[in-house]
This record gives sequence, structure tokens and C-alpha cells, in this order.
Amino acid sequence: MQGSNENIKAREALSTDRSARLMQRAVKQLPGGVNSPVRAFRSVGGDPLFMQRGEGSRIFDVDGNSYVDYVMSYGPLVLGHAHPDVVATLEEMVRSGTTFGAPTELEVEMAELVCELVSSIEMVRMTNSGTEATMSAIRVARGYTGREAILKFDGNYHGHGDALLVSAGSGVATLGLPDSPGVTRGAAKDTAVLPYNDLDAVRALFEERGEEFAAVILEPVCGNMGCVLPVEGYLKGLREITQQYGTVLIFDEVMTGFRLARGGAQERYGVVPDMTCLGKIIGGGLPVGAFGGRREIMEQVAPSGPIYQAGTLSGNPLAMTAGLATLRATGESGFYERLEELGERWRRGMDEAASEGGIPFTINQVGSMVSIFFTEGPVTDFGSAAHSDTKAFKDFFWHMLGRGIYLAPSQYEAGFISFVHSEEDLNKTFEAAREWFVGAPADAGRG
Ligand code: KE4
Repeated sequence: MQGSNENIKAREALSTDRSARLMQRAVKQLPGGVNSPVRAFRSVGGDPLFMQRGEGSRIFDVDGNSYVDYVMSYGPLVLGHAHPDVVATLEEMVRSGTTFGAPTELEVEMAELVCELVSSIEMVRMTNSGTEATMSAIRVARGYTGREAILKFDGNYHGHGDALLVSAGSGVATLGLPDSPGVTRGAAKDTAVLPYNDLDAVRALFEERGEEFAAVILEPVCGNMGCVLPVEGYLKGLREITQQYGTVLIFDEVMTGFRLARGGAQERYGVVPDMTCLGKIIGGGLPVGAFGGRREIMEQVAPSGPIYQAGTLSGNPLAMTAGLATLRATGESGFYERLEELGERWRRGMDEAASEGGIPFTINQVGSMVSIFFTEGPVTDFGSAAHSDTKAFKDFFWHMLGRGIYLAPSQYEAGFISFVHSEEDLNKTFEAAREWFVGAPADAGRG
């Protein structure tokens, strides 16, 4: 790998003593030292950086190092860190209290705005995470259809609900297998798993068992195997098949909602699901999730219907305040055009930088979601994503970190560009990437 020692030096050149000391403490009382596994840097080795603050497109660690941030908390920060409008409304709201355990006007405003922006959503229920949103949506689809089977896709992540922590069965067996200890065979047995972007496989499964399926759930654009786009006709084909068999089509837009268009991926690709799961951006950086869809489905949710779902802090005033400020800011004219421009610019610049090296790479980008894979490509599903040379990625990650660019510490995460990433941020990124690619040895990416 390109002077791995150099990159270890780059890492060591970063003074990260305070992070290291905090990690020594953290691992004693927090599993793996973190509250969510990806933050532990296990895929790239070494200790994670502990972050102190964010400002716009920049994030600052506890040792005072600053980085151009492409993690952006894995999606919520489409406005960047500490956006003035979000900070101001939160400061005002928090003086009135933090939670009331009672309905508030803020929740009505949020529900009205979500239903206005995502036309397939006629009714919505707020939750506290994307996981709660997807597990609730699955329960509602099962209660509404009276069916039990669900279909998900390899490389799609929908949070850690048992029914969705299921991996592909072996060979043609589409029955899911538990993807984690603690997920029972019973919880996994009703979940089928197929490769993403393979419409024929879905058609064949539904010809055999279509009437059994309560729901098909997918990321309309994947962000959890790196950024992977739907191939032409895939989403439309899924819509037709699910329509034909009376199966609820659920778009998990926790990551893509309000990012790929104001109406989400469904607006961008012109395909209308029966239900949608949301999160991240609608909380403006505070804990949030939501699920919604057609009125006749959502009216089945307690207390208007029999399907139970609840949450102490669901729709809490602070998350609603930050979320409303964020969604309103995305309504400014030119907002999404700017995200498109930044994403295109990132793809062109990274392509130019990487092309100066001699190793294979594939860049996937849609709007402000981006990924670079160290493989010939195309990368259209988990199988092709897994061909990526993760050793090369690891070396690239540390090289970029050493030059002040903070990428997600895993090949299988998407990068996020915010509205406030600047030309200077992008040029600094391309320069650092060019340096790595020019020095990367010929065997990288040919794994
Ligand atoms: P949360 O429960 O983490 O709020 O949302 C789960 C979820 C559901 N659906 C999609 C499409 C998602 O991307 C996520 C969560 N995304 C991960 C990023 N890979 C969150 C990062 C983490 O787990 O720490």
C-alpha cells in the first residue's frame, strides 16, 4: 500500500492523545467504547477520534484537529453542523421545556409539512430512531395485510429490529438467517432476502409465494453498502410486482428522505411506495424517525386502529423544533440545485484525482450521496461492493484523515455532502486524494 508507514505517520502526525485517553476510559463502561458500532473504527483499525464540536462543513476533535466532514453524522446534517437557524430555534424552545408527554403544535406542524412534501404520505407517526420507524412499518404492513412474510435485500440496512437483522439464506433458499446472535430463528424465518437490483429474482419469488408477502422493504438508493443506485426500471418493477400481489411497498428513506430531493428518492425516481420510513434530516440532528403512508394503512395504527405503536419521546418538542428548522431551510430556492452541483463536482474532482493513479476505482454518486470503491465496478449490489479492496480503503481512509478529511470509517458507508461544503473543502479533498492515488501501488483494487 502507498507508503503505509507514511500513512501511519500521517495518523501519528495527528496529535490524538486526548482521543486515545478517552478511548481507554470509554471501553471500560461502553461496549467497544461507543454507542454505535461503526463509530469504533473497527473496519479501518486504530482508535476512533472523539469529536468536540462541529461548525458548518467542519468537525473538530478533542485534540483540536479540524477536518472536512463527509460523515455528517451519517446523514442528518444536510445543513452542516450547528446551522444558525437550528441553533437559534432550539435555544428558544429549550427554555420552555424539553418534553411534555402530551401533543404539541410542533408535532402537527411537522406532520403537515411531511405530508405536504412527500405526497405518498397521507398520515405519519413520529418515532425516536430509524430503527423504530422501520420495525413499526413492518408491524403495520403485517397487521394491515394479515400476512407474515417480508422481503428485504442484501446490503440494505434498516436499523437493528430483529425481523430486519437477517442475512441472505444460502443459495436459492431465500429464507433469511439471523444476522446477529440474539435474533431468533423464529424472528428471521419470515424474512426473505434477495440480491439488490435483481428484479427477476423478485419476480420468481413472487410467482411462487407472492400472496404470502406483507411487505417489501428497501433503500431506494442504498447508503449502507456504500452508495449504490437502483438500476433503470428496478424501483418501477418492484412497484408493479407488489401492486399485483397486494404487498405493501415500503421505501426506507431514513437516509435519502429530504436529501435526494425535497420529496426524497421517490420524487427523484417517480415511484410511489405505499409506506415510507424517515429519519435523520427530519430531526435536524436530534433523535428522530417517522413512518407514514396511505391513509387506509396508517389509520390501522393505535389508537385509531388496533396495531400498537408508541414512544415516550416520539415527536418530542426539541427534535420537532430542529427538524422543522431544517426542513424549512431546505425549502429555500436553489437548495437542491446546490446539493446536485456539489455532488457532481465531487464526482468529477474525485474521478480526476483517482485517474492520476493506476488502480481500479468506481465512484457512485447521486445528489449529495457519494462513495468511492476500490474495484473495477460497476457496483450495483452487495456482491459487487464486497469486491472492493477494503485494505486499500483502510489505507486511503488514514491518508485522508492525516490530511484533514474525515471519511466514514468503513467502505460500506456512504459519504454525505452538506449545503455548506465549500469549493475550498472539495479542492482540499481532491488534492489529498490525488496524493494517495498517485502513490498507490499497482495491486491495490485488484483484490
Ligand atoms: P437509526 O436507528 O440508526 O436512527 O436508523 C436506522 C437506519 C434505518 N434505515 C437506514 C436506511 C439507515 O441508514 C439507518 C441508519 N444508518 C446508519 C448508517 N449506516 C446509522 C449509523 C449508525 O448505525 O451509527
